[in-house]
Amino acid sequence: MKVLVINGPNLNLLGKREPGLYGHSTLEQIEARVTALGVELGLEVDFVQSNSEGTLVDAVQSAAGRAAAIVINPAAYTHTSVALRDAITAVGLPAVEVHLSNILAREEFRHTSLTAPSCRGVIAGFGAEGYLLALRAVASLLAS
Ligand code: CA2
Repeated sequence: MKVLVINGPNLNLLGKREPGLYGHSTLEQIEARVTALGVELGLEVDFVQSNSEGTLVDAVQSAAGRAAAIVINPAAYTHTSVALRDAITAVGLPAVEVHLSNILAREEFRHTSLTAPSCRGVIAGFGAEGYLLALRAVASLLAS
């Protein structure tokens, strides 16, 4: 079974800027850890990162028929994107939202996730480990 991991704007900068907030791991390093866990869990994992809202919507739509579930960090679009929320709902696949930081412990505008209601659950505040927890959550959802 395939899982699509989607990362939103600026996450391509991980490990290169603001390590105090988002950690020292690069996106490539996180993806390698997720791929390795996928092997253990019997899941094939594909990755998409984009800084563009439309490309992210296309990525969510592209999961239909080729993936069994989605892990998504919509980054700043978490707090603004009705389009991404609608795409996650429309594709109808189990989705888990992940955030590196604890968005509820940050500025008030980050406390609202427009995308979370379209997802089965949210993991936030565990840094890069959150992606591994999200993949385990997806594996559990797919097994039930
Ligand atoms: O905590 C998260 O994972 C966020 O989705 C990260 C977003 C932020 O807008 C959300 O509120 C919470 C920001 C991603 C920016 O990533 C950077 C990585 C390195 C350097 C600068 C930005």
